[in-house]
Amino acid sequence: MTEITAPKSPVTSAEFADEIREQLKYSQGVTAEQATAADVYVAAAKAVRNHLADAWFTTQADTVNGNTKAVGYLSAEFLMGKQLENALLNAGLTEQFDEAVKSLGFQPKDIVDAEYEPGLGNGGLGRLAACFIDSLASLGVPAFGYGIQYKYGIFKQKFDEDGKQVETPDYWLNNEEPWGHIDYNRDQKVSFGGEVVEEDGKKVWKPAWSVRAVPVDYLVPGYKSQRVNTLRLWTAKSYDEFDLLAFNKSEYMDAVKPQVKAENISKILYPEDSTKVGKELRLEQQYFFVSASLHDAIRVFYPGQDKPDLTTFPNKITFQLNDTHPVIGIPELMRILIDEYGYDWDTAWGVTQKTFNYTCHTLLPEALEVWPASLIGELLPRHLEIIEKINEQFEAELKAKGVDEATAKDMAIYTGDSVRMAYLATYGGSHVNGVAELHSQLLKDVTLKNFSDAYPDKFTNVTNGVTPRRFVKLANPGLSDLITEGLGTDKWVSDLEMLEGLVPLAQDDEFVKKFAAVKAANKHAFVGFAKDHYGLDIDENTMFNTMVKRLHEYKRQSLKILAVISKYAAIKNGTVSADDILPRTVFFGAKAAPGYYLAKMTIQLINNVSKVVNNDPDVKGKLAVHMLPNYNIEMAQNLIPATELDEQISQAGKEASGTGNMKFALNGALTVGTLDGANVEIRERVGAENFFLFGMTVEEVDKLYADGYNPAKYYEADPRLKQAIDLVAGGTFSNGDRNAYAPLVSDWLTKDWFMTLADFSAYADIQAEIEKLYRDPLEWNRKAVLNVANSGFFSSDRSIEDYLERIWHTGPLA
Ligand code: Z15
Repeated sequence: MTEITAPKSPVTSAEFADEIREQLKYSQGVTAEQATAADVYVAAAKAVRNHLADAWFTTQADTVNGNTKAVGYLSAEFLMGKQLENALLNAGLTEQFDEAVKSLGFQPKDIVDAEYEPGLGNGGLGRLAACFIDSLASLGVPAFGYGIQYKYGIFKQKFDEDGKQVETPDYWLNNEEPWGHIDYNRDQKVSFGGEVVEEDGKKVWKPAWSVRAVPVDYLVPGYKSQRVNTLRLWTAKSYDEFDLLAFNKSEYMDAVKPQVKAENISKILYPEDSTKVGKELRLEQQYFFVSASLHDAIRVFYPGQDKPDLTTFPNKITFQLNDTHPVIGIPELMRILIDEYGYDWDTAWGVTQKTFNYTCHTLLPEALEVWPASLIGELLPRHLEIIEKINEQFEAELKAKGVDEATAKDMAIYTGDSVRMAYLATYGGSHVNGVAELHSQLLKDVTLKNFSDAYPDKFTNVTNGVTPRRFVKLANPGLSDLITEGLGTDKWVSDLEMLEGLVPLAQDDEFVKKFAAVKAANKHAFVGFAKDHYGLDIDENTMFNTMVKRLHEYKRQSLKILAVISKYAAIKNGTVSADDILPRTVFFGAKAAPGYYLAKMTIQLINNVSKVVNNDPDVKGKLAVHMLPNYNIEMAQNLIPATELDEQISQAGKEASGTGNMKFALNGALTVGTLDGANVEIRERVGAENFFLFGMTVEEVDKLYADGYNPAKYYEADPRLKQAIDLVAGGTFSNGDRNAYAPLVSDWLTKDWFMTLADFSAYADIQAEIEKLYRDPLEWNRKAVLNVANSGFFSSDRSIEDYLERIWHTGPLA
């Protein structure tokens, strides 16, 4: 392949068109005349990548040679979304690109759409990692994202005739992927299994098998920062070590088994989001990318040194552990320092503790990983020994602190049977943070209370954020132009708190009407998108009401669908008069983990409610429900700007933060939500009068549990709820089959772990308030403008600044 040397940026559109032609001819092997949109996409991607190359090399050199500590963001997921538009924006080539592709006879949108979305994450956690590396680069902070280049990303979701979710593999590398640079010469060896033996009084790990970790580098360009950081995703290759014995016995197929096993490690992303999967392959994945990344950082920061002084390692780079997934990095760094470089335990421990910090993203006990000791022992025997020793040291430390024995036992990192990764991370690093104020408080008060009591200074909060580049500037150009007009500058894109300058404009009716026109245009555009992608006919003169996120019981999609059913029933019964009905279109988007039975049944129910409601002439023009398939970043970028009412209705105390809530507020949707996660802070900032609050608080939830929760009581007490559940149980949404949703109905009436029924009445009641306001477009849109104006805090740039100040203690390159 011929690589074109990097041209000087900026260029004219004619020059950029020539660069695309060059790429087409010499790299793609097609002429401009032969080229399809898919060809032009690849060529344009390579052309823009070349424009970023010089800044990438200088950033790398400055990262190593400068006096600024770098950040290593260790994450099993990076949910990046499509790259081309973002790269163009940050390279300052958007206009040149538009003109250039037009001159080649294409529409810019068709070229951008030709990119296949990389789905290397499940949901909030993976998308947060993507927002964070964007902000790090935009702030000029030297940083590496470290993760896995899965061959298969998050599954593609379809629905069958019965409305059931069907998962199909996401083979995203089927076509040329122009962004990643595979670098065979910067590989790392990662070993597994075997045993630990003593040699000359030293522990020596004799692994049974090894995998070759090969990095694939993605450029992470900053917005107007002239900096380009690196996202290094590891792919697993086998060493060509044939089992000659098997080969000699002419068992050729058996001889390649180890190769297959090695390459399986980076084959597929686990599709569970905040539910634990204690699978061996998952632990292999975790160790694979973490071990490769730590060795890579040593290679980068101590180039060519056989005996580097690794006591300086924490001054070179600080590693953030994104949830418990990379926590095996703590014993791995200990092992590297002791076994590979000969440091003593105490020195190694000092370095390790200084190097790592841990972000917890959950309050659900089932999402905190706990590995069976037997599994770690089999796969990583040396690490298990190190973990045992860390635990011994930890117990001694607790004793010295005067922690009583029972409490110390509860805090054990290693119980004899299992290893608790969240505890290992809390002890093994310098800082622990939650992802919203309420979440961080609950970590201290409940989930990690004993740790917070013993190490109060370790705990801090960093409220999540989202990148304004992708989720406002690119997703919502209409609003972006209006903001720039209102503020008289476009500097808000990298300084989002400037949105506050819009507050006075919320009192300017002309400005509010312009905002309303942007929203209407976005709704219109989404109608086109939904027609193209899903063949749907959507009425744009209805309220667009959206609930998009992973399907999980605690997020309570059930609450929303029961309210929709109740509304449907009321229209059918004539309980509400036609005049009183506010026309609404309800959008759901959600993937369920393939093994999550009740979640999948909820999807099926939503699909079948959709079928019944949308085909019922009695409610036509008043109520429509759509379960949009395959919710992903692209859909988010199209749907969020078109949404007027956003649903954030999790049970209080269960959603750690939420980040969709921030994207919606920034795009001028109003939120109906509980006092959970970052909703609390959003409401504080946008103003209680601009947020539809309902439902129990954390304290009320706790009290109700303590008093004994009986969901059936709520079913009996609210006729709207009873009617909705009865319709589900009675077969209205299953062609009369009363068994179709029996497990779901029975769960609601007898368990209802997340108290959907208890919050139903409050949720149904607040709809009247919502609809009343919506009937006054000027007042609704005034509140929407205030949501935009007061949400600048929720930029991931601000989150990163908080990390820099409270946790990483570093900053931008000079
Ligand atoms: C995930 O997406 C989140 C937490 C997890 O523990 C896992 Cl395994 C996956 C989410 C939280 O549910 C959400 O509240 C938060 O906003 C997001 O992480 C980013 O912090």
